Amino acid sequence: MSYAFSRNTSHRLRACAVLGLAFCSAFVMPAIFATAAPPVPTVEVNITKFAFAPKEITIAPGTKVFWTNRDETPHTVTSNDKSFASKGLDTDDKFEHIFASEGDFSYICTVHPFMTGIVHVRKQ
Ligand SMILES: [Cu+2]
Repeated sequence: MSYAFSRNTSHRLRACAVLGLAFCSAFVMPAIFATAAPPVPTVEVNITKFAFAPKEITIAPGTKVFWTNRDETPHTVTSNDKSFASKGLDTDDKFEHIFASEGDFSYICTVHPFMTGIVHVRKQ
């Protein structure tokens, strides 16, 4: 009885060790390599006093833009070609989008359509 139990336990331990190794190679190792990758270039646009600031930016493909609502009023970041759209952003909420390919991307706040901005994506 006790022999069977300990056999069973050592089997379970071995299974644990194998699972642990599998976990390491599946999740921990890629995480270590991922942190070594170069960071994504990032540009910040503030939403303040019912305007995007800066209203116009030029970035390289692969750049991440993040918008932060600094107003007390909710705003959105909604592209005219529907390639990106935020939810309603409350104060200090952020929205981010990575621009993968070249082009000119105009956007508005759908709550206040007079608020406009544009992102030019160009190889530099
Ligand atoms: Cu707005």
